[in-house]
Amino acid sequence: MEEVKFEVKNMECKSCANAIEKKLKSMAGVKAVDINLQKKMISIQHDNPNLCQDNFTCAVEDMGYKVQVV
Ligand SMILES: [Cu+2]
Repeated sequence: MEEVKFEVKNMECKSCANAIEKKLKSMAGVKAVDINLQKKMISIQHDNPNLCQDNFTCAVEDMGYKVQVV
């Protein structure tokens, strides 16, 4: 299992978090998505060897969010 973590700068509310969670969970091989709205941190567990951090950050950026890799 791989873990990917990054910060989403402008994730401000529960509905942002829900939309991002839904998007990430729709990606192949994603097992769990943990979102900390206070810290604006996202943690993803996946077992898809074809996905790297960029695939996840790009998916979130495509939704209009600003991602910061920490
Ligand atoms: Cu929001």
